[in-house]
Amino acid sequence: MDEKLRGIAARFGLGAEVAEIRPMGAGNVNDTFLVSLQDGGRRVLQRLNSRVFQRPEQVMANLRVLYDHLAGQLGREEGRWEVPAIHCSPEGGDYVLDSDEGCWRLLGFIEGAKAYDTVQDTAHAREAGRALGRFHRLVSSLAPARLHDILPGFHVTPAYLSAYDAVVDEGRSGSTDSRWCRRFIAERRELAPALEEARARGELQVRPIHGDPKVSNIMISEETGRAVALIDLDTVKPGLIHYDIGDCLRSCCNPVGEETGDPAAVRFDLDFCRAILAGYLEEAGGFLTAADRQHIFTAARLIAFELGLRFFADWLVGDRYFKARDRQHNLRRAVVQFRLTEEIELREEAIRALVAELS
Ligand code: GN1
Ligand code: MG
Repeated sequence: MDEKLRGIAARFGLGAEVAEIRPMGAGNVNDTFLVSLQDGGRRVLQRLNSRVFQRPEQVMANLRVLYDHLAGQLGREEGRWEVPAIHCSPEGGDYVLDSDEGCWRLLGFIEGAKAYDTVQDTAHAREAGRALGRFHRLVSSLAPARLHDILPGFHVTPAYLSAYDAVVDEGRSGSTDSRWCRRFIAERRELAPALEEARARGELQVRPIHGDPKVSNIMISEETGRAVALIDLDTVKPGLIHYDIGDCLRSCCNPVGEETGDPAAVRFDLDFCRAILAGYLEEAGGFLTAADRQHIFTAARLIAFELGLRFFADWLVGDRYFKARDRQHNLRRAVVQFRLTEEIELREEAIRALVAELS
């Protein structure tokens, strides 16, 4: 593998010899490697998962549009804020294909910063909210039509429900956990279209979104503790910013993280929620409408439910989408997200009050 990786890396303009290549991060979809160069430079080498991203050239075209749009604005931004650079091949391509048609790209490494799997404290939560708000503010001047819809149906909850309904149960639903998941979904079916219906009524507008602003995609400066970048830009596409706000809340407000083996310990932390919303509104409050604010609670509840549904449906079909460590991994992940959905539901009044208070 090392030789193959070195061969792929050599097809980009590296400018120095490769010292080491090693696996990086814990993405559920793509394969990511850290390339260390002899001159001390570092790069991120990634292979897009072609089963998930069937049009990798469109993902890369989006990344280019986004990079050029953001890079043009960075000079006007206060404080440190970065967008991972796209390192081209000597022929000027943003990506290269391997012998199996796998799509690889080489991105800049954000130095002096790190991402966490769980939120550490309220200051971190505030930075997570600020990062997403800043991202939304910066892309708000980018016409959504300039971005390809690289994953049609991504975050469209009714589509995940239909996909789940179409799964032929091959006898995997016998366990207590899976029966609980089935019942959980059955009791919340009417929740699925909430955001899409608001969009159809014209209450919510399609804008460019990040698509995956979970805590582990928010880079925090080791020096200042401030957020300095939002990484993992593959899912940037036209959509509802509520998918992002909901995803940021579901990921950041669960102090034990989405990979916990102890679903009973899952909670939705209201102090983190307050800090995230305050940070978010500080950056993006200027362009949120009253209707946008009204749907924030629904977004948090729905995206937690949706991710549980996605994990559960994938577990039922034998882990075709999300990488899984063992045969029960996606079931455990589903239980965690459904537990989180319950915790969010229990705090509906408090979350709605927070949004009102901060508006
Ligand atoms: C996947 O691959 P990764 O870890 O960046 C998924 C997200 C989920 C997330 C949950 C393209 O993201 O939608 O919220 O797992 N990405 C895709 O951790 O489906
Ligand atoms: Mg991602």
